[in-house]
Amino acid sequence: MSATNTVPRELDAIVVGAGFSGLYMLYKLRELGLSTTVIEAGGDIGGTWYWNRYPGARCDVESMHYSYSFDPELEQDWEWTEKYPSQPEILSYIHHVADKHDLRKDVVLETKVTSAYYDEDSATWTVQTDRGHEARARYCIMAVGCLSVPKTPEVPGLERFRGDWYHTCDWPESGVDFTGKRVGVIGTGSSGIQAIPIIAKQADELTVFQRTANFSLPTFNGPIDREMVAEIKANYREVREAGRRSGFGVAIDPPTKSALEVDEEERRRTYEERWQRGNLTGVLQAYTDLLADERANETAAEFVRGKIREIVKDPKKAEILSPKGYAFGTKRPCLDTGYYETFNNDHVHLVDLRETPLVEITDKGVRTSDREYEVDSLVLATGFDAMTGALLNIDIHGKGGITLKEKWAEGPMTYLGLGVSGFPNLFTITGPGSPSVLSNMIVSIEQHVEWIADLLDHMRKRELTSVEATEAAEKEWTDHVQECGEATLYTKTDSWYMGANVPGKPRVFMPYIGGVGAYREKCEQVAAQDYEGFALR
Ligand code: FAD
Ligand code: N01
Repeated sequence: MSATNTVPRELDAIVVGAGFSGLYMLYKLRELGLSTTVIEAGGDIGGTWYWNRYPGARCDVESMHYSYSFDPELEQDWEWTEKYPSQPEILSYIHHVADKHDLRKDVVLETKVTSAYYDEDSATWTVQTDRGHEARARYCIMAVGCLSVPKTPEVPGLERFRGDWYHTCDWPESGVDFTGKRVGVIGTGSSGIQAIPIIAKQADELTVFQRTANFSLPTFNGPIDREMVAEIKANYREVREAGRRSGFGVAIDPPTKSALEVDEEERRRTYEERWQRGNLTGVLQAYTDLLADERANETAAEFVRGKIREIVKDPKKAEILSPKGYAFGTKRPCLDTGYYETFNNDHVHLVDLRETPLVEITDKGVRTSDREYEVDSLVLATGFDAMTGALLNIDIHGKGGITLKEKWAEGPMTYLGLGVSGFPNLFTITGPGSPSVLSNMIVSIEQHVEWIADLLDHMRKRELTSVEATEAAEKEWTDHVQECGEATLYTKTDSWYMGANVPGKPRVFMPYIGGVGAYREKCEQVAAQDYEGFALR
C-alpha cells in the first residue's frame, strides 16, 4: 500500500515524522480509533534509517534489542542477519512493519510541517505544511527525531566547492562510488568513524579532518549467533521487560565496584575482557564510577588510548587519534569496524584541526590555517542540531501566542520530556528531558508512545479535551534533569548532549540520565496519580 497525498482538514491527531516513533504512534492511535495522519518530510518512511545511507551506516545496539517489542509475531518472524544491523536491513525491517500493519496509507511524504498554532477556545492545533496543507487536530504529536537536522561546518565557502559534497545524513539513494577520487571527510563522530574505513577502501586518497578525537571501540560484528537468537526468541518477553527496567534499555549486569578499589592488573584484565565483547556498555559499565569520577574515568580512557597506540603504527597519527581533554563516554563513544586500522594505509591522511584549524571550503577543497587540501569529493560527517533542532525548526505557537523558540530561549524546559507548559495537547516523543539518546532508543520510543496513547484513552473515557504540563511540574522536572546531569562528568564536556556543537545554542544537558527503568517508574507513578503534574480539562 502506498502513502497518501492528502491531509484531511479535520483530524483527531497529527503526527509529525515517520521514523520508528511516528509509525508506532500511528499504530497506537489507530487502535484507539483516532483519525490520524503522519506528515513526513522525507521521500519515504524510516526517519534516521531513510536519511543516513552513508557507507557503513549501522546501529550500535544489537539487532535483537534494536527492534519493536509491541508485536510478538513480528518479533518471532523477523530474522536479523548480523550482530549489529546495517542501515539497509533496519530500513527493510521498518518497511516490513509498515506493510504488515498497513501504515503507509496514513502517511504523507515529502511534506514538511512548517507551523503549528494552538487555539485555546477549541483546544486544537492547526498545522501548516510547505505544500500548502492546513489541518486541524485535537492532538499534535512531534515524532521529529533527536538527530534529524543536519549541521554543516561553520566555515564559509561550501557553495564555492566545485566537486561533489555529501552530508552523511542526506546521502543519495543511489549511493556514491569514490573509486579513483581524492576524498576529504570532515568530522570523526559516529558517522565519520563508520564511513571512513569504507570510503578508504574505494578512494585513491582520503584526507580525514579531525577536530576532536573520539573514543571508539570495535564491534566485532559478524553473522548473528543463531543459538543466541533462539534463546532470546524463546524468552523475548522477559528479555524486553529486563531492558525496559534497565539503565540503558538493554539489561546488563550492573557494575559493583569502583575502578579505584582494584589494582591496575585487575582493571586491565577487566577492560580487556570487556573490550573483546564488542559493545558500547562493556568497558563503559565495567565500574560504578567511570562516568562520575575523573580519576576512575581516566583508567578506562587510558586503556582505550593504549589500544589506539597498539593498532595505529605511525606514532604521530596514533597521538592525534588519542582522545584527550574530556572524559571517556561523555561525548557519545563510537563502535567501529576497522577504524583505527584504516590509518595504517599510506593513502589515508589525518589532519589535526586543533593544530591547524579549518578556515574555509574553497572551490578545490579545504583550507586550514596551514594549507589548502585539494579533493574531488567532500563528505561532511559534521553531525546534527540535536534534540531541539527539529522541534524549533517548526514555528510552534502555544497559549497566548508564545512560541516554543521564546519558551526555550535559555534551553529546553519540559515535563518528563513529554509535555511543555503553555503548549497543551502537544507531545514530544523522546523529547529533551527524557532518556532518549542515552538509551536504546526503541525502548524509549515505545515507552513514550504507549504512555501518550494511555493518556489519550484516559482523556476520551472522561470526555476531557485538553492536557497541559503545569509550570511547577515542568520546573521541578527540568531542575531534576539538570541535577542528575551535574552529578556526572557529562556536563563538563563540550558535546551535542550539551548543545555545544551548535554556535549560540544554550549550553544545557538535554537528555535525562536517571536511566530508562527509573524514568519509566516515574511516568507510571504520574499516570497512576491521575496524571499528576498535568492539568486535564
Ligand atoms: P527519526 O528516525 O529521526 O525520524 C524523525 C522523522 O521526522 C524524520 O524522518 C524527519 O524527516 C521527520 N521530520 C522532522 N521534522 C519534520 C517536519 N517539520 N515535518 C515533517 N517531517 C519532519 N539509536 C539507538 O538507540 N541505537 C543506535 O545504534 C542508533 N544509531 C543511530 C545511527 C545514526 C546514523 C543516527 C543518525 C541515529 C542513530 N540512533 C540510534 C538514533 C535514532 O535516531 C533512533 O534510534 C531512532 O531511529 C529515532 O526514531 P524517531 O522516529 O524518533 O526519529
Ligand atoms: O555527529 P557528531 P555524528 N569543524 O556530532 C565535527 C548517532 N549516530 O553524525 O567533536 C570541524 O557526533 C565534530 O568535531 P567536534 C550517535 O548518537 C550513531 O557522527 O565538535 N569539525 C565531530 O567530530 C551520534 O553521537 C551511530 O570537535 C567539525 C563531527 O564533526 C550522533 O548520531 C552512527 C565541525 C560530528 O560528530 C551524531 O553522530 C552515526 C567544524 N566546524 C550516528 N563541526 C552509530 O554507530 C562538526 N565537526 C550507532
